[in-house]
Order: sequence, then C-alpha cells, then structure tokens
Amino acid sequence: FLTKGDELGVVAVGFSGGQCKPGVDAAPSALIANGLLTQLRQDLGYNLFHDDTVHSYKDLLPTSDPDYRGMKNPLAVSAVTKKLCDQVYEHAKEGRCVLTLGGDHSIAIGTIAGTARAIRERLDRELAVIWVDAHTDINTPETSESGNVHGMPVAFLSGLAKEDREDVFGWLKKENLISLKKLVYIGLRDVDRGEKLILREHGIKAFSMHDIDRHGIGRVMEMALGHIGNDTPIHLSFDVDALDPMWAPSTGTPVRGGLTLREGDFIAECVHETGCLVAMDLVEVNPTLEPGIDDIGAQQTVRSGCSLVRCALGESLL
Ligand code: NNH
Ligand code: MN
Ligand code: MN
Ligand code: MN
Repeated sequence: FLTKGDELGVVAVGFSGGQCKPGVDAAPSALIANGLLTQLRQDLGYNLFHDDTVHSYKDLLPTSDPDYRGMKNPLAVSAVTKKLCDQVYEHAKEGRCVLTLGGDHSIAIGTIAGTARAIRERLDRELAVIWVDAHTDINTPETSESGNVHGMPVAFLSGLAKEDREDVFGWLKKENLISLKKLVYIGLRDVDRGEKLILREHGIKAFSMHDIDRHGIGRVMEMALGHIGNDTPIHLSFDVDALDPMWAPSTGTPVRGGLTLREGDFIAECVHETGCLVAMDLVEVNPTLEPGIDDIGAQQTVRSGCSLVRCALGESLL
C-alpha cells in the first residue's frame, strides 16, 4: 500500500462556483447526514482526520469576479482550489489517503494539484488519474462553450491550459501537474467537439460507454489499470454523473445511457484492489435538483455517492 492503511483525510467542500446551478454545495452535508463518515469509521475501521466542517471558503470569495478569458467566476474558483490544494497536500504528505467530498468538479483542480505534489515529494512518483465521468472536463478557456470551469479542470492540471496570473490558476506550478499519459477516462458519453480533438491529438486513453458495452466493465478495468501500470499511485476523480440518471438523477448535467450503480461500484472496487489509491473525489451530487417527487431522486443520488466512496475504500473486500 502507498498510504497508511487505516488513516483517511477528509475534506468537505461546499463549493458550486465552477458551474451555474446552486445546490451542489449542499452535497457534503447530505452525504455526511446519510451516514458516510460513520460508516467509514465503524464499518471500514478508518481513523478519520477531519475538522468537522464543510468548507465554504467564504473569506476567500471576491466581491467582484468578472469573466476572464471566457471563464465564469475565475477568481473564486482559483482562490478556493488553491486553498483546497494546500488542505489535500497536508493530508497526503503525511501518507494519508485523502477523500474530498464536492462540490462541483472544478474542485479537482485543487485536489489533484495537492496530491500530485505530495506524491512527487513523498514517493518521487508521478500520479495517475482515473477520471470517471460522462464528460472529459478537458476544455481550455478557449474551447469551452459554457465558460464553466468545472468543464476545464483536466486542461489546467495537465498544462494544456496555462495562465500567468497568480489569481487565475497561475499558482499551479510544475509539481502540481499531471501527465496526460497517466490519465484514463471511464464512462464518457457527452464530449464536446473541441475536447474530442484534444483527446485525439494527445492520444489520451479513454473508455466511453460504447467501449463498456462492447467489452464489459471487467475487461475495461483490466485495460484501464493496465495502461496505468502496476504500483502507480492513483487519484480517482468520480463525477456522479458518470452513473445513469436512474441511479444519480440529482446532478447538474445528467446524461442518459450511463453506468449502472453496480458498474460504478465495480470501478471503485477495482481501484481499491490495486492498493494504489491515494486520493478520491466525489463530485457533482446536487441534492437540490430534484426531478422526482418528494426527495426520492436526491436520496437515491446521495446513497449512490456513499456507495461509490465505500467501495473505493474497501467495503466489498471479504
Ligand atoms: N463539456 C461541458 C462544459 O464544458 C459540460 C461539462 N459538464 C460536466 N462535466 N458536468 O463533468 O461545460
Ligand atoms: Mn476540512
Ligand atoms: Mn466532471
Ligand atoms: Mn460530468
């Protein structure tokens, strides 16, 4: 194992500025209220390092935040992710596996930047990233049609998108970045045209829903982990919209034809089995987007999210 097996750092991030729909900031409280942290402690035996707060980073948010290079809320997302990077780094440098509960997917700029740096310093290794999502989130500010930064984290983390201004992601340094060769996507089905060009141009390893239908999730996981290679530290960034809306309806951009909950859990279990998981993000649960009656959809989504986390952290081991 690449981390202290029983220690888990937890960062709860109530932030929604990477996209336009309010409510995704309520996810950490909802996941915790559903019993997630208790389960990790009592059923899985983790010693949690958690400050018992959902961070909203209010003190970091600017009063005025005009679009920049087409990005919405650039100062807010940059300031929050920079702080989050430090929080995750502090856990990871102690050898703890780090669980971050989002928030929208822009927060992965902070979590992966923090893990990448800690893993370089502690193990002298490069981080691999498994990005499970309906989307590739690899738009640059220039290719993005929405301007939402949650569609851009991979571009900033890989150096495809660069910015000198410190207060607009210029704080990302070499030690925070990842290699596109060690990135694998799983679950894709809604990829923008500009993003497809980027995938092709850089030969990025990607398994779409089509690939999963063709080979089955078992074979896809063999190929995905084979691409990364043995004994490579893995950051699992799980966007709940990778799941079919049947299992995760309460999310900002649901796309039909997604993973079953069992397939999502299986992905998480396979990553756990490697013994190389060093960090996980669970993002884009939005309990306030309720397409069903009462709270059924939100509850279903929260329960699915909790299940994915427990599987990644070893629940299914006999
Ligand atoms: N690709 C679109 C964009 O750049 C949608 C991204 N939405 C997501 N990503 N939920 O996971 O805005
Ligand atoms: Mn915290
Ligand atoms: Mn995403
Ligand atoms: Mn997505």
